[in-house]
Amino acid sequence: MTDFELCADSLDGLSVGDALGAQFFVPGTTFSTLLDGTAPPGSWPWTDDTEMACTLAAHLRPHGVVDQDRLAQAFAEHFEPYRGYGGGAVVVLRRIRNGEPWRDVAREAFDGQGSMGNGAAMRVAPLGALHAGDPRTAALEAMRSAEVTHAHAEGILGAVAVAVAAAEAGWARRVRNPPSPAELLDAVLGYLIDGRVRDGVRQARRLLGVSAAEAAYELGNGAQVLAQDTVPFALWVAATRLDDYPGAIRVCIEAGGDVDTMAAIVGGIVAAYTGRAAIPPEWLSQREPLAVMV
Ligand code: R7I
Ligand code: MG
Ligand code: MG
Repeated sequence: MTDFELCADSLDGLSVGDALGAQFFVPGTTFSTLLDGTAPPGSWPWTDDTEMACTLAAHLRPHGVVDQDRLAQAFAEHFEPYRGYGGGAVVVLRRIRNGEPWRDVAREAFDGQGSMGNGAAMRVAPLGALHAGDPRTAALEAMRSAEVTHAHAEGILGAVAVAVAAAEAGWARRVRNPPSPAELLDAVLGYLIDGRVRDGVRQARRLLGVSAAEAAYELGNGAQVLAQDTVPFALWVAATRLDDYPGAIRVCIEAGGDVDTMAAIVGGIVAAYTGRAAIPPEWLSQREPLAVMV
């Protein structure tokens, strides 16, 4: 199994999570249909989460490492506004497309704070899987991939946390030795500086014994679309269900909130461990085909 196979499996897990999760914003659809074992019918379009993850994975295929100028350009070039991007992200990507330097544009978002949205975390699991067994490189590369759109430290740390988890998951698959939930979260905490994302992941570690509903209540379900209220619960789900792709996605859907993004992050990490074979085939075939092949 090559690094790119891990990356591609993670991208499948991410995009199926995103596309299925997004179905639960469709009026009239309830998650009880999924709980009954029947997923929503028809084709499931993916959203900005998958669009950016595809662009990032396609960028990494020839380059191997992040080239920030080219990556910013590629995000802007492949930007389809109807995919459900965050308000700040729309402005950032339009300005980059108009030729403004990404560093200035990303810094100027949200009155000069930079974005702490969950958008850098939502796209990064395949990058982490590419660096399976090398979490330090995964963390550094995640930071570089985040900076081109998210200048706020929390937005960047959300991406670092997800990438390290995916690097650990990919390694666990390779050596056939899954980490315990506590080991996975401890590995992530080793790469996070102090802040709200770190506090949330520490709390997720303390909540490993509770029900998913309680964990979502305590950690947040992404309803604010911020890294800090998305990444801690996503890591809690991935850590506790690393060998159960459909079960992990179901938990994300039941929790509500930013379902597409929660399921994209969780799906990207879990599929780095399970491989695409663990994704129900009908879910893969109902997901809109990917824009790129990795
Ligand atoms: O982070 P981003 O790409 O959003 C990703 C989310 C995912 O759920 C996608 O599925 C899509 O729905 O959007 O986009 P941003 O616009 O940078 O951040 C998302 C939101 O977080 C913003 O629209 C703001 O509401 C909020 N936000 C902030 N609010 C106050 N101060 C982000 N940063 C800040 C901030 O610094
Ligand atoms: Mg989305
Ligand atoms: Mg979302």
